[in-house]
Amino acid sequence: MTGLDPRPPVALDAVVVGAGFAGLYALHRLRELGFSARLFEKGDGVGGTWYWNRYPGARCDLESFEYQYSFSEELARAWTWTERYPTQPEILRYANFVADRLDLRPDIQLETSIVSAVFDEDRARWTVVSDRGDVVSAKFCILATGSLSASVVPDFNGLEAFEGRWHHTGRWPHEGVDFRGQRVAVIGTGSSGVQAVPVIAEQASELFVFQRTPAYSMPAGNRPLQRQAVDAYKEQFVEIKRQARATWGGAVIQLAGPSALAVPAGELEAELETRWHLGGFHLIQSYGDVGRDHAANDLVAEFVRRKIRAAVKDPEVAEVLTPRDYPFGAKRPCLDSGYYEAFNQPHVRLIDVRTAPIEAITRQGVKAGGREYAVDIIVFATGYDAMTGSMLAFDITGRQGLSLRRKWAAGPLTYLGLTVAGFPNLFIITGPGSPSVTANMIIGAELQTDWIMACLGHMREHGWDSIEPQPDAESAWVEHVNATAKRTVFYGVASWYMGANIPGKPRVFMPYLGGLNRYTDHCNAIAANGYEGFVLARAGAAAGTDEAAT
Ligand code: NA7
Repeated sequence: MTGLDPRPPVALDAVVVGAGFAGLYALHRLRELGFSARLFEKGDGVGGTWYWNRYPGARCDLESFEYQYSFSEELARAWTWTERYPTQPEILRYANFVADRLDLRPDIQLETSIVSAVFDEDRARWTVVSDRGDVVSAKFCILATGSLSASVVPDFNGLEAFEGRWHHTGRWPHEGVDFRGQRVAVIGTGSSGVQAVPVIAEQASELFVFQRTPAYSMPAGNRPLQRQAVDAYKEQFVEIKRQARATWGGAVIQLAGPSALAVPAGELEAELETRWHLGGFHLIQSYGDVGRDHAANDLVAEFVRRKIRAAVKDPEVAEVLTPRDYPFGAKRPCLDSGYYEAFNQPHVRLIDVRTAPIEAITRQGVKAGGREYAVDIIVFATGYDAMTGSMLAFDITGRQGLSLRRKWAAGPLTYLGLTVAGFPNLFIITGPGSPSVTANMIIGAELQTDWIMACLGHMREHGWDSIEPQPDAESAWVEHVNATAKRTVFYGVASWYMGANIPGKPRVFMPYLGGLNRYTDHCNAIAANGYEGFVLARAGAAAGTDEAAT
């Protein structure tokens, strides 16, 4: 709280937290179904991650045609993408276009952070409090807080004494940063660093890239979209989206075959080469076993390693840029436009922090491996407290005073990635235990939101006041998410999927790797079976009584 006196509670059917694509769609569906709702957003505009991530080179790594709402042909026809991969400004314009077109703004409150949400068991309602003194009593609380929104600046010694400027890619200043003639450090080489490096290199006088783990990066193959392609896409929109919703990742990419191991070496090389030039994620979705079988995976990983060696002139630099100790795709692979080539420029230097650890930020720059690199600007492309950070950033208290932080102390527990035992009427979009970051985020958010809305409609129709998963259903789902991950090459790798980038965070594989298609079918079957694994209750009723149904 900011010291303001809380206002009298406003009674609503639902509160939505977060105005990214998930939150905007949730608000739209709530209103469409006649539920009263308010959406709270910390930023002073809509767009979620695309509102905050304004760093140079920021783009989606899904194609424009894939990364947009699928629910409305009318919206799709009214919007025209200009590039194969949309830039951050274009995506932000799209989010604003949607907010205007659906007339969502009257129910969106910007520049407002939620500080607490407490469930009142007797009334089966959430009391949600904001940092501006709003108090809302809502039957449902929907968290659309984003999987990658709690940005993390590592706790380096001396940052406060740094005399230059520093920025995190996920909290980029709206006015932009002028790198012309500046000495710059970029720390981190995930998607954000890989996208930013070539663009910053164009302006900076010196660029030091501090790498802890080398990325597998593939050429995006970005290009302007031709009018004809856009028109053809709009014509086929409904069918394309129907197909996308039925895929593992929410985007249609054809596999070349079930197994990379079953293909003769020359044929494999030719196929991978074709996919490399197609750009995007065609390479990762080349053969069915690349994500499951280490030997198959290594064939593709080795292909990428050869590409890195071919792109980078200095063999020593190429070697440092080459990932060798984790499978291809087990950490989020990157798409780039000239990342490896940037290191061929004399003013771009790679510093391997595995051999030269960052010791401190000094007044003048970054000290690593006993050497000080003097810079004017530090860019932290150091990632996020992924999947759980944005939810655990505020106090969420369920039944019997149980806090979500305590409940998730050993890792996130959810049923279907949508709900949490002990927290009735709380819904999460793109949270842990759902495909979320491993699939098309917009399509995933739509499918989850549709499920939530069907559930709310069911409750209204049958007069139920609360819904909550049973603990054993939740445990079985968590076990299933874990068992599914264990069958893949993702499991056990020190990635943010596992919480490994945050010191002290429990190591639990968070996204569900069963695929968006299977996941959606499963969630829909649960609903069709009378919300199997859930307790539906009247206000004040305990589970197992006449006033509750399981
Ligand atoms: P990522 O993918 O989490 O990348 C963060 C990078 O920062 C990664 O290379 C990290 O190395 C590095 N990092 C983090 N902490 C440190 C410290 N203390 N020292 C040195 N290097 C560090 O975040 P992005 O913003 O690039 O991408 C997030 C997602 O956005 C991406 O996956 C897409 O889905 C879009 P590490 O690998 O942990 O060794």
